[in-house]
Amino acid sequence: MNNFTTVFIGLGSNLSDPAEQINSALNELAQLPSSRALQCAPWYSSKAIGPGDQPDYINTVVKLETILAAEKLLDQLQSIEKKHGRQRNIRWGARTLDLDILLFGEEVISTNRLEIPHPEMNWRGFVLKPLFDLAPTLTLPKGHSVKEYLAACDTSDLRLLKDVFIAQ
Ligand code: ROI
Repeated sequence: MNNFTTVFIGLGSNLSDPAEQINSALNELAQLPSSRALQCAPWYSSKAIGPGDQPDYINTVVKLETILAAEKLLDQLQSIEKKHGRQRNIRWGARTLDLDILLFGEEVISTNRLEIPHPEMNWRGFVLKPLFDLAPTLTLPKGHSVKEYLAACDTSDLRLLKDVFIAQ
């Protein structure tokens, strides 16, 4: 028995040198307290889902183990986003860094601050593809396998950018 929960976190950036945003966020995630064993999926560029003429995104997914509670993890992620100058005023607008908890073990969570599994992950290719790369046999709580969701999803806009991340 151990107290660690396996967590998947989606990363996205389309402003202020997205590759640098993602790279430094990965280093910060690798330093999270009470957490270990970070693994990063390949990086993809993706066309923006959202209003207006936004630049392409870089997206990837991280897997890690943590003994933090879900809301404590969210606090940590929001403080990393803040360091990256994230402004939360435009819904679905361009962003320097977005960190979303996709899955928190097998838990289903619905609070003011958190909805897990992430409510939009099942139809977003930029989430499902890197998630599948990291965890090809994963099944969502009360749901289908990541493989099934991915098969039903358009991923034609995704371009593989980078295959390995090594925490510094
Ligand atoms: N579109 C893409 N391609 N990638 C994202 O990470 C992303 N994040 C968002 C919205 C604005 C919905 N669109 C996105 O939050």
